[in-house]
Amino acid sequence: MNTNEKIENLKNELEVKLKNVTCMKELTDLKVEYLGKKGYVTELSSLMKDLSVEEKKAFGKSLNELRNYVEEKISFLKEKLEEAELNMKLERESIDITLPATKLSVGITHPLTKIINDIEDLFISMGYDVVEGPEVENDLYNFELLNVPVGHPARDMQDSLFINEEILMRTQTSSVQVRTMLQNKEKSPIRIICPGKVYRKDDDDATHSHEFHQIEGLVVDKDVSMNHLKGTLEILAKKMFGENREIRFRPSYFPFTEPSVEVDVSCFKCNGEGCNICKGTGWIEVLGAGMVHPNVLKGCGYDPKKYMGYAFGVGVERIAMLKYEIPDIREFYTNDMRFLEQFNVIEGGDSNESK
Ligand code: 2NM
Repeated sequence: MNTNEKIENLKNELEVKLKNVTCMKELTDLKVEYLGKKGYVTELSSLMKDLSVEEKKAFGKSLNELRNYVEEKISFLKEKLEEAELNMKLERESIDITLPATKLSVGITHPLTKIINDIEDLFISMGYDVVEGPEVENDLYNFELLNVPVGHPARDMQDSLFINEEILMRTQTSSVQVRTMLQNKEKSPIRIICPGKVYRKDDDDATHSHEFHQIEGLVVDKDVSMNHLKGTLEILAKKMFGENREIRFRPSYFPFTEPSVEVDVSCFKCNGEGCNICKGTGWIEVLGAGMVHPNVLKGCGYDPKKYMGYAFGVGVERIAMLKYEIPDIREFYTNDMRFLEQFNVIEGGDSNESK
């Protein structure tokens, strides 16, 4: 076989082998088989040394042509294979846009959070600050400075969750108000509400929870009276239970206020006629309040001869239970979606639809 025939042979064989290539790996192997260091084309060039100068010229040209031919054929097939692979990949990854979409559930505001947010917004609009503080509290802030005397039932180990002799889970958010008064070194007027979780040593049942939410309000200034307290609480009652509500004060007792009052709101269901909610009285007890006791002011660094204050406290669960007629406080914490979804209200909307 002369060199030209050998070249023709290699070309024909390549044609056949290319037809049998099914993947990139096989093509790469084929390229090495022809153009690699020990490949057919390289092998062929070793014949060069035995040729005359004239023959060398011609043979060299043919070899170059062969090399180009092989490279061209292989890169052509390479392109074809890549295209086929891409098409297969596109086929594999195609998306069926007619399939039904996965339903995403959107979170909703918890009813207690909703009430807290609404009350915060109301008091912020009247110039109050919202202040928070620790839930694990010192006896000093939770009882001592609130004029809760030793021997008072609230201080009993049986009602409060004590961690040790001195530290307990706060039983009211008024501890935050004590902290705020103490921290105010200028002894300037204060206008705050303190929302948050409070704790009692209670067995849980339909109307009791060892952990619940409170919002307490405090105003300390040079000339504030029971009238300001009543006006403020009337605005609060209307916000919570509707514009047509009235409130009334009944005398009561708290260690930290003097005088102290229980606050009733006219029944939002029967408008004062008497029904199951107000137990026929036309009034519902919703708040505790009073004028801050001079001992509390003094203990927190305010001169009770110059300063006066009013304060109030409201239980958030109680408000929600009344408003939505929820019979069991545990509903708020067990997170049954069927319960929670009933309060699917849009945040920022007015929760105050009741007449
Ligand atoms: C209530 C009822 C009455 C109250 C008192 C104080 C403070 F810190 F000024 F002494 N804060 N909150 C208070 C008064 C709370 O909750 C039923």
